[in-house]
Amino acid sequence: MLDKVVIANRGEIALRILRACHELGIKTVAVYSTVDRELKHVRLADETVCIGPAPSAESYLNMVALISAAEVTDAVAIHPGYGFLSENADFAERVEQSGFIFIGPRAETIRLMGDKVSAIRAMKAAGVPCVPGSDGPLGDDEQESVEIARRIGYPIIVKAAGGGGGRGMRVVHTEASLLNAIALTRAEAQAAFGNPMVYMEKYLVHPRHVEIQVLADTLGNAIFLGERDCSMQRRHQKVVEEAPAPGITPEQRMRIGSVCVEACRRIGYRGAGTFEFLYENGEFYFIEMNTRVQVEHPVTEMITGVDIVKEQLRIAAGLPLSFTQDDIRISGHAVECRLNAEDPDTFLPSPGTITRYHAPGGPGVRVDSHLYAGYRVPPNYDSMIGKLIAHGETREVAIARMRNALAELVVDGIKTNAPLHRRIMADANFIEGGTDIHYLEAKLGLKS
Ligand code: MV4
Repeated sequence: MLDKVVIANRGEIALRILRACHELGIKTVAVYSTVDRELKHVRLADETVCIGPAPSAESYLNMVALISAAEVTDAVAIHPGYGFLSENADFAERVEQSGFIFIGPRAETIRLMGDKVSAIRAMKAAGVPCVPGSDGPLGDDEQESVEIARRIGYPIIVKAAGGGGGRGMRVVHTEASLLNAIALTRAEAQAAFGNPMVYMEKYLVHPRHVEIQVLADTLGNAIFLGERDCSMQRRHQKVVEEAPAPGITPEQRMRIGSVCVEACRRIGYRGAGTFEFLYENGEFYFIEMNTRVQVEHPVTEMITGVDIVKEQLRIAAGLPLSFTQDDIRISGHAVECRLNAEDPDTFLPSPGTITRYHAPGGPGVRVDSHLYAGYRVPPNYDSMIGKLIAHGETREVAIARMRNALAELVVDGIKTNAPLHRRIMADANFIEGGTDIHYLEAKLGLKS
């Protein structure tokens, strides 16, 4: 097993990684910015290194400082968590060139998936179903773009190859607005990602966001851990996730899961990964692959019993996955609510000191959070301060347990979005299941 790991992240995921490391007897190095000295995982780590001031660019995104932290502590590996440098191919490359293990896929895989055009091309070649589209970047020939759009049929969506996660895209409803939309998206893509490449897809009007979790070791084993439904989102920020996805049959799951596993083998995938699909009218359409552990990984852990972060560490150590596909059984249902330090009505961040904190408990309830009474939420980072996860024999039981958990939860001193979660867990359409990616914004627009 690995001897010592640098946790190149903060907050709840840093604590999650620390717990997995300590369970496996791996020593931990917490790195922190000057406003993060009081983080819970910093107190629990075997060693700590201050990597810079509050701004992420000078701390959690500071490659030199992070690699230096590994050097001075004699660590063997770096776990990037999610966000920050987790999907930065240059960082993965520099980590490995410095003689450390990057806990994630090979740099070239991260690069392949970071470019959405090359990701779709690779997945299509591996047999993964994709959205009908341009099958490559749009060129400068305007008539050709017009013809591609006609072939696909309106509405279409123009996306930046360097984008992803909802950045750099534009829906086009008519041919009259096509060329202008392409030019605008291209200009924005150049400015935002330094890459003007754009591509086109059929715009799916009412899809759900369903994603497949995979794990692949370095010995040729790859498995999938079922799917998650992440459709309950606002402005491309997921709010509630669940597993399994409502209405997906075991046959559908096995079919799309097997396709993802085969794709992993084809590209020599390593580590934990997620295939993001749009799901509409019973069909899956690949849109992107995430090459990191995701915020919502706990719902998959709850229904499979697999510890995804421990598997990441095993894979990085060159060990085989601790189970085969036949060992994996989906058991019950799990729901996750992301707890944010924000105003539940305006969604504006609400940093500050937690004066009182009470975490919920009881059967099937899990809390992934670094919060404690007296902790000060700094204004410098993402506002997510933890996750409530509820598991039950059925979806109904999981939701009932989440309602209990939200009733028990006390976070005083700052505003949180817990009231929004209480409304969602009481919403008739959510309770019925299967709402699409636009549902939450529509509901909020109606202020109900
Ligand atoms: C789409 C789409 C409809 N049709 N692509 C947004 C995030 C990025 N991962 C891809 N996104 C979308 N791509 C086609 N061909 C709708 C979205 C989309 C979306 C997707 C997943 C979750 C939330 C979303 C919210 C708005 C739009």
